[in-house]
Amino acid sequence: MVKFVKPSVFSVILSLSSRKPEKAYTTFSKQILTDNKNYEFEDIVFMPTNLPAEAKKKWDEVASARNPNEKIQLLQEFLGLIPKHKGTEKLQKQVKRQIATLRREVEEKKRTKISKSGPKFFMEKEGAAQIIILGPTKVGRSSLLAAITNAKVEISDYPFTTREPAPGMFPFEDIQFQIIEAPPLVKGAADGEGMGMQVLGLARNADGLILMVDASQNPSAQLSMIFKELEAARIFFQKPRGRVDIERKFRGAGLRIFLLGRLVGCGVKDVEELLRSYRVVDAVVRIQGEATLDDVEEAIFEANVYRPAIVMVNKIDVAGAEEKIEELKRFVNDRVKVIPVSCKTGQGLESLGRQLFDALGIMRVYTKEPSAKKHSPKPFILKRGATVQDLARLIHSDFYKQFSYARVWSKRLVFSPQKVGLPFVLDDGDVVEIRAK
Ligand SMILES: Nc1nc2c(ncn2[C@@H]2O[C@H](COP(=O)(O)OP(=O)(O)OP(=O)(O)O)[C@@H](O)[C@H]2O)c(=O)[nH]1
Ligand SMILES: [Mg+2]
Repeated sequence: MVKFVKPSVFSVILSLSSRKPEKAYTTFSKQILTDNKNYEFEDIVFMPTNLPAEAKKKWDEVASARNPNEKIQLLQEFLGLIPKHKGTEKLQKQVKRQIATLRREVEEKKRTKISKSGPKFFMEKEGAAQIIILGPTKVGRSSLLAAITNAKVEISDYPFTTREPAPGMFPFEDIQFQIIEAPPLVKGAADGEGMGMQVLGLARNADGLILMVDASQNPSAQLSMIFKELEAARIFFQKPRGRVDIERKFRGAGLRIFLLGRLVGCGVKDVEELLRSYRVVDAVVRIQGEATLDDVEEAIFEANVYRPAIVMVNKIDVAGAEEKIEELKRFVNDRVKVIPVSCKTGQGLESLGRQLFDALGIMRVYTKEPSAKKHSPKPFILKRGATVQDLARLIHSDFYKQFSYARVWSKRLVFSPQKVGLPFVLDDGDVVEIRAK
């Protein structure tokens, strides 16, 4: 039961619409809710993992550790402070994995210091989005990269040809995607098999994934392996119900929570309490969709990431491919889009740009100077659903503070341009002219 302790305009609106409290929240969506202290939830406080204060304090030290060796040491101490029960199993696993990843990183660094030429696994982002081609060996990852970009890569009938990430640029309409072929993904990658940690690290840092399988082999079994490794590495390709983003700020910045969606089973106060108990006191927190306190805690540990993905089944030119594609589609069961292609004949590749664009959930917005006749040729890339304020912030972090109004040209408006304010939701292809005070 949710009870409101101090009635106020805010809580009255909430209780009036008690069946659908998210409505009331959306009305206030752009407000800083922690600054609005006149509402409280009384009795729903649950702690997902119930960590003792000592452990939470230790996590703060982990979060501020800069050097990997120090971080490993602190993570081990943190692990020792986690009570061992069912509720903390996931967390324990994740911490162990983080320790293993860091250890490998340290070893890798030592090794490359000696040889001076180890593979480079961190890829600088370029273009509208960074997409990783992830899949087992010989499915045709290099063939895809060669077919859609101008990258020079080795294609061969021998397995494990690609040993380090290979990038290329893939043009789509007036933008370009950066496509990176990862080395092959093997079973057990999430536990460090092969170059598993590094390969999954690439996926974790990317904006989207192409999960590639091969119709000349067993594509369903291959995809099942990819799914398992991604899940073990806590990389999810299905949109989460809710999303919590924590952007840590400089000391003294304070804690600001933007509730853009709805909290399930807890209130803003509980979120604030949980954050403070982990000493997350200087941060901007954005909560979207439906989120639980569990989701907030996972965001503190930076455990789960969501990476939009498409499945590409290659080599549809081989005999017997059709049945395998049907079986694969049954296995996927609409969880993610399946695109049958042949990198050899080019069949199916023509729609790839559009499919990626849609899966990524992005849009292009063009800006125009007040005095100019034409808009800028290069668009800004924003998440679908973004507003004029998001655009202003992207142009310059403080720009929106001088904002007076904007004029928008859009296909979906009956009359263009239309004068709009910061909350105006933009669409792909919109042209925006921002007027400053
Ligand atoms: N029939 C057919 N063969 C293909 C197709 N695409 C790739 N191949 C062949 O599949 C083999 C492997 O292709 P690669 O592109 O090297 O595969 P990869 O996934 O990059 O492999 P590794 O980097 O070694 O893990 C090569 O012999 C390619 O010629 C296709 O669409 N149809
Ligand atoms: Mg390859």
